[in-house]
Amino acid sequence: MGALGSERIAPGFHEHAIETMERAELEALQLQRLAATVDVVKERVPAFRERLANVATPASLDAICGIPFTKKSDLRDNYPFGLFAVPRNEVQRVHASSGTTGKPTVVGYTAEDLSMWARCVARCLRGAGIEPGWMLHNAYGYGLFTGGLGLHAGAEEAGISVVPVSGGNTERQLMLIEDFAPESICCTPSYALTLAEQLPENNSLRVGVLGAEPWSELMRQQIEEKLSMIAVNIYGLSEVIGPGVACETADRSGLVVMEDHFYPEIVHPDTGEVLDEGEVGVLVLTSLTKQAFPILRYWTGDLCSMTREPSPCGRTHARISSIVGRSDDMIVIRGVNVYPSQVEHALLGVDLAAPHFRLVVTRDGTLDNLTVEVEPADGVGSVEEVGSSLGASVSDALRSSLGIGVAVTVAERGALPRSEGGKLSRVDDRRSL
Ligand code: DLL
Repeated sequence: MGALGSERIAPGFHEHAIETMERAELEALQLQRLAATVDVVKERVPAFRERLANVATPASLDAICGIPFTKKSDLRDNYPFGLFAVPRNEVQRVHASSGTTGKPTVVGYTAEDLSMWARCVARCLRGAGIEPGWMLHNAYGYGLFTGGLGLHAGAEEAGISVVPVSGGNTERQLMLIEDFAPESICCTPSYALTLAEQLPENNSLRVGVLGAEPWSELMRQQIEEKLSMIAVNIYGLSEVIGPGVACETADRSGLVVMEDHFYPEIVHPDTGEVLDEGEVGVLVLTSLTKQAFPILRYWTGDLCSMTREPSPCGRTHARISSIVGRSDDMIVIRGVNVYPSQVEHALLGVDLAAPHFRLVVTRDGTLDNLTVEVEPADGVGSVEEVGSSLGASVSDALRSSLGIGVAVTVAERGALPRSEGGKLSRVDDRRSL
């Protein structure tokens, strides 16, 4: 029986003492770890030596604002392993996510990093109300994406039995949910809606841990009603660790940041100034305990607000709101991050294509679709003549660079918007979240 008709799902804990630590004690721990992280990066990451030359070991948490931001471009410039702080043979695993051009963003983990990550995800799952001994249907993709393996390790750490289904093959997913009767599921919220359309209301699910893409309260309501379970929001990004940087508890009152491992700030998207609690700005995260890939003041580009008020369940760590938007033009399609610059880069490799393009995002029922509109290059022939081979080449190039299938339409030469001096938005997002 689903959660909504049964007894209330209550938040549990995985590391109670740390999760409910006095604020002053937590901040003392953060400062000690921040100072150590700054020293390690200065010492072991040659690419940042010059940038951090004038940065002193922080003597207070406020001093963090003297440290320059790290941006996605830093990962690109030091691809693949240039920002790692340990020798290659100490890196136990790598993951990757979309870069802004043809190359992915690569991140690394030592054995201790993997163990810390698993404990963070275990906190998320227990906080969401999943009990040890329950079963978790894990429909996040396994592979370079951090979702599948990240949730997997967290479930094992918490004593939850995990079904490593990975993404895709909806028929089989539905069959396994009916046959195995898991109490919990993790996947993207849009995929939860897809499953909801075909699962009976009286299914076994009680808790869904959903994230990797933005979603609204309306979507939550639909998912909770259709699946008769509670749906909690899990947030994370590979640059910082993967899923489990922050997560709602079963109370669904903001996403609790694992503050003993990640120091959160909200800054103004234009000036970079630290904003007050409650104000919406860019989430900036600093890792406090990571070894292989410590990261200082990472500019996530995700917009949200933050409070340091303790949670109703007794957790003392800061909470962020749901992500309300992006400070750049990244879009997330079915859990995959897509930058217009990646599309531009892929088009450069297609001789028949002009450099003009537009991304149109639509929601067909519950599934997000991306259509890339392109034009033929000058002098290669008309749309009638080259349209179909142009479309096929672009489609192949995009599949290999983005990792997802996208529709391609070929427009007449001159039909797509051109910049008139200002910033040209190449994204037409028609989804109503
Ligand atoms: O999406 C990690 C993850 C896996 C999170 C599974 C949750 C569940 P990346 O592929 O590096 O990592 O993408 C990170 O996805 O900067 C956000 O823009 C977006 N994102 C992740 N979670 C949420 C969420 C994983 N709950 C990027 N709400 C982030 C809104 C999210 N956006």
